[in-house]
Amino acid sequence: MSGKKKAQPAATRCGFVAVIGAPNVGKSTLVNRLVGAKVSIVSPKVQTTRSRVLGIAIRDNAQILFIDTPGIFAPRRRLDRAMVAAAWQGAGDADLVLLLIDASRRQPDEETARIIEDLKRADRKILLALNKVDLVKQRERLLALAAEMDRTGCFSDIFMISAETGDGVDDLMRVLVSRLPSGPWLYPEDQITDMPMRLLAAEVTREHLFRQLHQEVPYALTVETESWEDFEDGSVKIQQMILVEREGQKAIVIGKAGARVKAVREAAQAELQEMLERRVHLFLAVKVREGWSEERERYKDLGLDWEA
Ligand SMILES: Nc1nc2c(ncn2[C@@H]2O[C@H](COP(=O)(O)OP(=O)(O)OP(=O)(O)O)[C@@H](O)[C@H]2O)c(=O)[nH]1
Ligand SMILES: [Mg+2]
Repeated sequence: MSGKKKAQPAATRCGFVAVIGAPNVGKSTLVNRLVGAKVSIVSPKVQTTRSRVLGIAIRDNAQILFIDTPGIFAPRRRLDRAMVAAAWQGAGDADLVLLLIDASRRQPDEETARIIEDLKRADRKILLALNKVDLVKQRERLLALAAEMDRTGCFSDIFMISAETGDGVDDLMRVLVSRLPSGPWLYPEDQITDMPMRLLAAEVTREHLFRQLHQEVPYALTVETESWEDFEDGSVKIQQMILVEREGQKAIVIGKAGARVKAVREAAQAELQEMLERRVHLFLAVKVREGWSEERERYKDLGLDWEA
């Protein structure tokens, strides 16, 4: 889990950079790339990230504390409300705010328009990155989008990047570093996130559930690590519970003759093994817990505000 150890230089910078935007624009992909390791789960579906995730990067004399946030959208359920509140709170607490837009979308998305309206009211200059430029064939379309965004008057800088390929990301990083306040590093040099391993392990399983399940099912479930046992031979036994809301969803998660949960278990176990650099024995159980998304306890673990 730990990166290479770097000695802290004499004159240091340190600060929080919140990455905000509509769902699915590539916020988590970007944070992982900037950190150089996976700290936040990614999927092709909207609303993958559910809570604030801290990703820590070091560049020259600076320690940059990236806050990956849930996508901002019109919330309906309690969980949605808490996710959106966490995103705005992430922005409020940060030294710098970076708004990400999916430049490959043909239609201007309503969510981004609403976010920009809210930013205007907040009267705060923020940085903008047009992401997924690898998917945009016509340069003119990008330039037109950049000009349109510039006219809003909300942005101090506009970048064109691909979080996926890394295109333009170095430039962005350089500017972020130059805008950070001076100050001592807040985390040890080799730390890349503040997320407890049990929670990160649950997120890895949730990512594979998101990738392998469709329609409402990914949104109706949550994953919790119930036990974590280290063995002398270096291996670890991790037991997790997948909570769903209804019997029908449980049947879908389990799949025919247990095929779905088996595939998820294998994928998550392989990924955990790589992250932890040790043998992992992952055990998954699926349980119906009607109304888990209304339970206060579930929110505390995720650092979400139940009353948001
Ligand atoms: N082609 C391309 N795909 C990208 C890029 N950045 C992200 N993606 C893909 O876009 C999808 C969403 O990425 P995420 O990083 O999960 O997006 P997010 O903004 O964190 O989404 P939420 O957490 O749901 O708000 C995934 O399938 C990514 O692989 C990019 O620069 N180019
Ligand atoms: Mg995300």
